Amino acid sequence: MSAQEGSDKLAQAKAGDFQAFSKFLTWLEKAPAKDVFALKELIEPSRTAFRFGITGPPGAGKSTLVGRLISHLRKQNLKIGVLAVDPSSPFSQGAILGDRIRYSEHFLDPAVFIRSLGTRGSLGGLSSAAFLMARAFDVCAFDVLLIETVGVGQTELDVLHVADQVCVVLVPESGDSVQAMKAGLMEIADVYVVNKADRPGADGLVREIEAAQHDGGSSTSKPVLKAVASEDKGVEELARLILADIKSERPAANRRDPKRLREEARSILRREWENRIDQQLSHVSDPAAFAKLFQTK
Ligand SMILES: Nc1nc2c(ncn2[C@@H]2O[C@H](COP(=O)(O)OP(=O)(O)OP(=O)(O)O)[C@@H](O)[C@H]2O)c(=O)[nH]1
Ligand SMILES: [Mg+2]
Repeated sequence: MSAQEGSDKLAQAKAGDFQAFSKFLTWLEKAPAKDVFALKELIEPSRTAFRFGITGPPGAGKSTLVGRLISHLRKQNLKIGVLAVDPSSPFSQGAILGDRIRYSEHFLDPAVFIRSLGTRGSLGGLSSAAFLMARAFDVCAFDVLLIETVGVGQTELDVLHVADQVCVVLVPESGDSVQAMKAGLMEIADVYVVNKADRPGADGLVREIEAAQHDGGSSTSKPVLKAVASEDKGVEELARLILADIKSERPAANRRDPKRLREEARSILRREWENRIDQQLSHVSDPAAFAKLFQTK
């Protein structure tokens, strides 16, 4: 798809055409950054979608929670986007099928747009695609963007750099979870959910998280909620936290934050350079061509 077609798709998407929006997101995944940012509104959107990141160990109930959250947020008549980063699937097609089942009750809702993003192998490719897509949700007048990503591996966590608020989901079974969390999840959490609280050990884990926050020397402690996502228990409280922040200045300030802009630029530039490297490598057909790569002019 050309730059002009990308721009046309965005115009249609802004008018509420989800099919065009989906094609625009696909274009963003591959388009050169110069074409993407020729679309000025992507650089300084006039409105923002509140980006709520949800992470945690595999199988913690993140998607179940997202499904329930959508229902609660929809009661406020909000337009909701979901970016599900699915590392288990090398093909986004597979990811889409999986999430179609998980979020099935929302697939026909004209105010809910769900997109899965498979891990594409290339370094930084995932986060740069997610960052660009997140901007598109701003421009197309979504109120909330829920970003689900599994809390393992730096690539998956990098995606959360652009979130306005991050929720870390843990479960009682993972007794070592607080230990693991210290390795990175704790720094990014704004709120914790102890899910599967229908199982033993939930209260213990809540205390552990609270103690760990204390040990970490943080003066303000982050909320720790208990939930049973599969039974829609505790999810409303989480929705309330989102609703309290959604109208704040935070998202708009975050979009202008130099640290975040640099982080985003780093990932987009990395993708651009990788593409250039791949292009150069395609010319390496023999040792002479190989040597030529390293000759300075
Ligand atoms: N007992 C119990 N099971 C739950 C709860 N929430 C979710 N589950 C179940 O846990 C399993 C995993 O749920 P998902 O929502 O797919 O978990 P996830 O974190 O999105 O998993 P990945 O995306 O694969 O990392 C499913 O079988 C859910 O039905 C809960 O609160 N209690
Ligand atoms: Mg999931």
